[in-house]
Order: sequence, then structure tokens, then C-alpha cells
Amino acid sequence: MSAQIGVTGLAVMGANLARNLARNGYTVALHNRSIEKTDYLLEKHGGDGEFIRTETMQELVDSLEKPRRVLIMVKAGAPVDSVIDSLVPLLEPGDIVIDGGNSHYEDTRRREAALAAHDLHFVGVGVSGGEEGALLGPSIMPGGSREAYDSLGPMLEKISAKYNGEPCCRWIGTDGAGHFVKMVHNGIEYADMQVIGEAFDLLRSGAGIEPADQAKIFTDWNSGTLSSFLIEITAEVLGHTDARTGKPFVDVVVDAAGQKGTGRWTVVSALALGSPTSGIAESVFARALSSQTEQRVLAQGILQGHEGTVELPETFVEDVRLALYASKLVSYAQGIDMLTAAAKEYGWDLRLDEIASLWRAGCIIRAELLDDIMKAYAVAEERPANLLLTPAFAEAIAGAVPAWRRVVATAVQLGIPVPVFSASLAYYDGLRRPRLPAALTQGLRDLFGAHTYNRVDGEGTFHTLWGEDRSEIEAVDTH
Ligand code: NBP
Repeated sequence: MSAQIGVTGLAVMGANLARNLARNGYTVALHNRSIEKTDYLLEKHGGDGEFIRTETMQELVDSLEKPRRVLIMVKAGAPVDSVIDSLVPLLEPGDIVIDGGNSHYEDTRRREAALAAHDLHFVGVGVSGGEEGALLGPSIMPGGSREAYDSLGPMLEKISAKYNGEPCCRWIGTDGAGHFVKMVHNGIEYADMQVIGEAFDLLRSGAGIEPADQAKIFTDWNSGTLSSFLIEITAEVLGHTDARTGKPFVDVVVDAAGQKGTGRWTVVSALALGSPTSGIAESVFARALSSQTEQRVLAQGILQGHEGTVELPETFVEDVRLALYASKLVSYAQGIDMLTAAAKEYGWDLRLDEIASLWRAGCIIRAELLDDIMKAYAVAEERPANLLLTPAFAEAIAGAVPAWRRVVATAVQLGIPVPVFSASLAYYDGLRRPRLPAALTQGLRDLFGAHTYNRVDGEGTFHTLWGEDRSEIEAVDTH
């Protein structure tokens, strides 16, 4: 018996993907650096389907049909390189090495090029949905060559989540495209969670609504335009009571948010691409600030708030819902804009409608909204320059703007930090204002560094002789 695919790395994600593959009728060869995880999986879940137990990399490779498909599910970073180094000498041209971990897309680009030199395919696959998704159907974002996808794609599509019967798995693009898209997905996830947190804080600290009552509000919101997995689980977490103290669970959890790094990667990449992803950036910084526990404790005794008093409008809860919706839309718009910038930079033909389509189920940011986003990009001739410029979204966000402004102004008055609500609103205003103070920035740059500027009334690049007679000369922009 030979296996159609091998999985090496059988911690929670690898084990669940292996089980998912076996449950879908594939024979799966199992391998882990330490044999205990392999045996544990076989003992607990050996009945899920056909598995082949292997102890060494050579046994793993020998157990596979050709072209061989080996899925690496080890810790991202150096362990992936170490596994690749031990695999490559055992493989033959045409074999496919797949990395399903959260690898950085630049690592994936490097590995793809290195393996191509051995006539091996390297496929970086973004997998979202956590451990449950891996078992029951994740959202899958595969990169690598089209040829590799022809061999691997049907298997991945079969084990992926389905939205109205359609698989949440499509070939994304060459080399690191899959991991890039997964990274941006995670960036949007950070922003999505932060705007939910800001809404919670406003309802609690601003309107005094207790978590259990908020759980009902979020449940209600989940049946409208905000309908999404994250809103659904927010209601669950807010409705949970701590068994030990009888307090709301959210009150006994330390308010320092962790991060594994994909949000940070998104922001670093956005900076490198010159892509204004302020909502995602603020959400990453908000987690970082929350974790500066020592400084926060000191600041409580030193920094004055001078909060104002605000009479909340009767519509406050609805205002917060609209502000949340608008800010969330901006985060998606910024993430998608970043994908467009990356497609240009790396030569990827990213299909934004397909990417939105495979986030509709299986992944953490799954939301009703994504179906509309998919439709916004479906017709090539009508693709908007920015998601917010799609007629339906422009109208939806316009309807939210008055509430959004009220909420941000109220938050500022009350001293409640709403970094993503306010950064998103600033982005929205920055996009729509006919003039920005960037003109002054250009003037300053020209004065101190002769960086030159363009004029509103004609072609050409100019420099003013600030230190001389302030006459203007035409300049060749060398900066
Ligand atoms: P971990 O990221 O915790 O990695 C543990 C696995 O890596 C074990 O199988 C371990 O083998 C193996 N490993 C390590 Br550590 N160093 C190794 C080395 N030098 N050589 C060979 N094997 C090595 O596992 P995970 O949580 O299942 O995640 C796997 C990947 O999926 C990661 O990239 C993760 O970021 C990504 N991911 C995780 C989630 C999630 O919800 N957890 C979601 C989406 C993606 P051992 O058993 O011998 O120590």
C-alpha cells in the first residue's frame, strides 16, 4: 500500500489535517520527529481512515506514490528549513513539498526558488481555522506553481471548508502568494478583534452595559450585516461566567493581549509596500500597549485623563454597531489594497474575488460581508480601485458616518481609547478629502532637503531656491 500524501509534524495542526485527509478517503503516511506523537495519533484516531506509520524520513518518502506529496506541519522558522534539508536528498524531480505552517512569505519565496533548482515543487499553503478548522475543513490558501496545484489542489479542495458547496481553497499565485494572503488574513483578523474590543469597551465604560447584557447585543448584531464568526464567539465569551469567582469571565482575564507575529509581519510588509494599513497597524500596536503592564500601572498614578461628561444619545448602541461595521469595512479595504500592492510588487495575478470567496467559511474572519466583497471584485471591468468605492459599500459606509463620528468624538471625550475606530475614520476622511496637508509636507521637504515638488497647475518637477531669492526652478527629481 502506498500513501497519496505524507504529513510530517503531528502536533495539533498536522495531526488534524492528517485526520481530515484520511477521513476524506486518502491514505496518509504519518511522520513526526519524535515517534510518540505518531503513535498517539494512531492510538486515538487510527480508525479515522488509512494511515501508514513511519519512523524515519526515508520510510516516509518510500511510502508515498509518485509524484510524492509531503506536507510539512512543523513549527514555522528554522524547523521548516531543517525538515526540508533532510527531505530534499530523498526526493525525485517532480515531487511536491508543501509547507502548511504559518511561514513568512519571504521564506516561502526563498525555499521555492531553492527547491526549483532541484526540480522539486515547493508549495507554501496558508491554512486558517485553528485546530478545529484543520480537522473539519479549513480555509486553504495555496501558493507555488500551477503545475503543483494541478496535482495537489483536488486533495486540498476536498478537505477544505465549503461555502454553499464551494470549496474554500483556490490556487492563489506563484511562490509566496499563498502565505502572503494568509498573513494579510491574519492582519485583518487582528483589526477585526480590536474593533470588537473597542465596541465592548465603549458599551461597558461608556454606557455601563455589563458583559452578560452585551452578549445579547452581540448575538443580535450577529444576525445583521456584522454576522461573522468573531461576533458570534464574542457573544459566547462575554456571556461566560467564571466558575471560581462568579464574575464575568472577561473580568478575570489579564488584559494583556498576546501575539504570535503574523499581525506584526503584515504591518512590516505594509510599510515596505507603502500600503496604508492603519487599522491593522493600530490593532497590532494596541496589543503591544496592552502588554506594557509595568508602564500602564505607573501611568495610572501619574497621567491625568481630564475626561469630559457626555450625554450619550439614545442611539448609542446602534451608533457603536455602525462604527464597528464601518471600521471593519476599512480594515478589509486596507487589507485588500495591500494585496493589490503586493500583486504588483511580486508579479502575482491575485484574484481578489477568489480570495474573498475562500475566506467565507473555515477561517477566523469568516463573515457574511465577504460574500459581498467577493461580488464587488467578480466582474473584471467593474473592479473598484478600493473596496470602499464599490457603490454598495460606499453607500453603506456613508450611512454609518454620522454615527461613526459621534462614537469617536464620544470616546475621545470619555478618554476611552479607540485606536482602530479613529484610525479607520481618519483613513476614510483622508481618502475622500480633496486636499491633504501633504502639500505642506512637500513644501517642507523642498525647503530643508531640496526634495522638489509638483504643481497643481501643470507638468514638471520644481524646486524653490529658499535660501536665495525664492525663485522657482525646474528640477530633475533625484530623490
Ligand atoms: P507547533 O508549531 O507547536 O510545532 C510542533 C511540531 O513541530 C511538532 O511536530 C514538533 O516535533 C515539530 N518540530 C519542531 Br518544534 N522542531 C522541529 C525540527 N527541528 N524538526 C522537525 N520537527 C520539528 O505545531 P502546531 O501548533 O500544530 O502548528 C504547526 C504550524 O501550523 C505552525 O507553523 C503554526 O504556526 C501553524 N498554524 C497553527 C494554527 C493553530 O491554531 N495552532 C493555525 C494555523 C496555522 P516534536 O513533536 O518532535 O517536538
